Amino acid sequence: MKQQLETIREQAKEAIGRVSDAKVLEDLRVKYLGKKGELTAILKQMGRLSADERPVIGQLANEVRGDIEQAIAATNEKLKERMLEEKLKSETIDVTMPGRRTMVGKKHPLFQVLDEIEEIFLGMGFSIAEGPEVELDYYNFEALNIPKDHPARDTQDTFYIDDNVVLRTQTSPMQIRVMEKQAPPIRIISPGRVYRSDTVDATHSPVFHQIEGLVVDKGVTMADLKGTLEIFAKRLYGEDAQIRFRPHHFPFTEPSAEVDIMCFACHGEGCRLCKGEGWIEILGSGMVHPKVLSGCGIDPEEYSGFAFGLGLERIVMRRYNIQDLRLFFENDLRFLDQF
Ligand code: 2U9
Repeated sequence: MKQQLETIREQAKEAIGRVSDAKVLEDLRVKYLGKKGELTAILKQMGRLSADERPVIGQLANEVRGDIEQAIAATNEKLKERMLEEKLKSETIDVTMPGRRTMVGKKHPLFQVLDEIEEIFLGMGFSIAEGPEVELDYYNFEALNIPKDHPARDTQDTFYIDDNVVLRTQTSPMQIRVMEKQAPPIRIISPGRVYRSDTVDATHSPVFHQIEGLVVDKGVTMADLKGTLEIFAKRLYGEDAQIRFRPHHFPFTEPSAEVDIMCFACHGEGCRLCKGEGWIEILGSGMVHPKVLSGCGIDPEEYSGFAFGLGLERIVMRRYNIQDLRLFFENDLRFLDQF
């Protein structure tokens, strides 16, 4: 029996020393120390020993049990350490790795410039009035002195829902609505999306953006119009910007004038950017037509006003020398990321 115990101790320690898996270690513990284990089997034979042998074998058996338990405990610790090392290794974060760039969106270039233009007019005491894009024919045309048969309906051809409902061709309708509801003084700009039945190409789109302005008060003159637009131009293009007024005609203003800014590339000499003109058109303007005022219940004998309108895409294309209007609508991040 002494030899058996020694053999079990050697075999157990050798097997335990080779273990690399906690499950196998537990199986070995059961094999040697369990109720039906090899050590227990030998101890059951203790009854056959003499009174002298029993204490000796019993002590040896306890030593063997202790050695095996110690070997199991030591291997268990080793396995735990190895598991911890592997866990730490798998979870190791290399803090020197560059962080993942979170894609942060930003405003579309059209609306970056729109914010700038709105700030300029807000700084001059204007309010912002926004309104519906689906408009009544009355507010988009008739109230602007463009009756049903007026030729301006051709140049401002749009999309018709029915004979009396259209997609607005300019943001003026909102200004009519304000004039109907609010007594002067009125100082508003009306930005927004407008529609024309144009075919898409590098300089035309059926959908584009406009900002229109309107001032109505007592004693408003063309001088107020010129002064306001000169300040606007200098704040948008820089203090040395120069503008000029060219006589023009719009049904809703009289007198009317188109406004050019001196080409910021050639300072009036003429170049590719301004197509040799030396000047670049930026907006249209004029004194509000008396018929438009009276149509809104404002007495043109008591009040006068001026108005202006600019195309936002045209302004932004000039500023960044963008050659194709379609870039604004194609959502190509290679284009949008540049602003
Ligand atoms: C009211 C009365 C008059 C707004 C005006 C223009 C001149 C003009 C164009 C610029 C480029 C439209 O986007 S564009 O194609 N607009 O030239 N707009 S005066 O006149 C008004 C507005 C409202 C009640």
